[in-house]
Amino acid sequence: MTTERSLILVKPDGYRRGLTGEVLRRIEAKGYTLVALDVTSATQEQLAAHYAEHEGKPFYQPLVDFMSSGPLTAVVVEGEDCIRGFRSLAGATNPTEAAPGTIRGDLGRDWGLKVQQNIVHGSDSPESAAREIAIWFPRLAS
Ligand code: DAT
Ligand code: MG
Repeated sequence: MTTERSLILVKPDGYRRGLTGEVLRRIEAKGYTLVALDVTSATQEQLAAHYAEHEGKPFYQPLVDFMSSGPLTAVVVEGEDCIRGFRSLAGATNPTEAAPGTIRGDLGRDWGLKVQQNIVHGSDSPESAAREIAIWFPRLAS
């Protein structure tokens, strides 16, 4: 077990639907700590850096456009194994396939061409978390 930090985004669909508080409630109920939180509009530079691994894929531009479509909330969460733990709370990428009980399974609606509208992002490894925290919260970069 390791105490670690993860970068979570409540995406613009979550913001628009008023689900930010529900996502934060689930994070806190799980026992994770909120380290930093910012309601913001993503810049193109932030999104290009954040989604660099997906550049060139067919869903890249729709994803970036969607992430630019309104405010989102960036959150740094801390806790034991919270990187894997939050991915588990979030559920599968496609909300239709995400299990009941997960954020995407319980609250996600769209899929197919709109699979990017799956409410949350969570870092997928310690390396990704460090990279993503530096993008959204430079003051916390390690
Ligand atoms: P995750 O967010 O579960 O880590 P990912 O990193 O593979 O998933 O992809 C980033 C986002 O891109 C994901 O949240 C939704 C979107 N996406 C992924 N695969 C997609 C696809 N086949 N079609 C449309 N959007 C997709
Ligand atoms: Mg990912």
